Amino acid sequence: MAKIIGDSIKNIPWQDKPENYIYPVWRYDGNPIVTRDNLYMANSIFNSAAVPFGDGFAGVFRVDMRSRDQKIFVGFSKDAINWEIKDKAIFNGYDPRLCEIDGKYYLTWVNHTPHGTTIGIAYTEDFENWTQLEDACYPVARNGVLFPRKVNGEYMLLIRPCDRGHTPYGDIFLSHSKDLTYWGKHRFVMGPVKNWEMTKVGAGPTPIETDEGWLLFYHGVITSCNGFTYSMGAAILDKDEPWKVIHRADSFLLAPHEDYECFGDVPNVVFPCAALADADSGKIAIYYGAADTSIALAFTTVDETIKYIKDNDMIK
Ligand code: M1P
Repeated sequence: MAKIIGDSIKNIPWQDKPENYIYPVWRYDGNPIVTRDNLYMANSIFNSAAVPFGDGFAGVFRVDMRSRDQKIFVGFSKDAINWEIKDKAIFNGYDPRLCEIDGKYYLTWVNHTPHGTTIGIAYTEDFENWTQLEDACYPVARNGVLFPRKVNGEYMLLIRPCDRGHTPYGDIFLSHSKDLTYWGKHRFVMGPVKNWEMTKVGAGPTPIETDEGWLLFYHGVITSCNGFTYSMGAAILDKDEPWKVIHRADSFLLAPHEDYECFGDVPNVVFPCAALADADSGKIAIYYGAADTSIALAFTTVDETIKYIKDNDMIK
């Protein structure tokens, strides 16, 4: 039995796996859980993140406005499924992730600069007052994901340097920092391989610490004659040297098969950005953007996911 190392989340959102369903990740039957109807003037709400906060949950939401400006909003929920989104944006940009480190909640997001996108970092203790730090790297980069604790005395950040719109590519790198300002010791973690993740990859939710290593959900992209298709995969990174991939599934865990994942502003997108993981039960709830239009929820357990990764391991 694999174990999650972390907090217990008693009120983690959950639905049992449907009978006769054979794969390790299954969808919430009320998907999508957040749509443009959740916020006045929203064109779409997707690729968003949630954490336990107080006696409920707090979230940061990517909202593309009716003007098509890209903004980040805060929201709150008692059950992590029904969300009230506040009507004032906190930052410009997109694809937010949230990570609690020592009682502070760190937001990383794709921050626009005049020279391209980079990784913004800000923190809060109350989801009202935010302190913005220096951007973590120079452009062009997306998919900045912090680890929930220091490893060997240093903060760790996954980053996906990327293209300027020519040949698409994308590898995941890891950077170290002692103070969340100066980042260095950049290490290659993983890149696109073939098939469902032949074009590019990008880190998803905050990595989940387990007794087997860091469980990383990520997105992988295949290019077909119809454009990109985004699916969710998973890998396990070494506990002490997390740039080392020790197991990686050669097949996706979740791909756009439902209508709300296949139809929308950008069709065929499953884009995981957050996961709630309950250390007591091993239950994991994964939030993902669906077709760049809405937010959906899926469930798994640490055991089922790790078994699937190992059964389909490309690292022999
Ligand atoms: O449209 C699909 C996704 O495209 C980009 O993803 P990536 O970082 O992998 O290139 C982002 O714009 C993302 O927001 C979007 O969902």
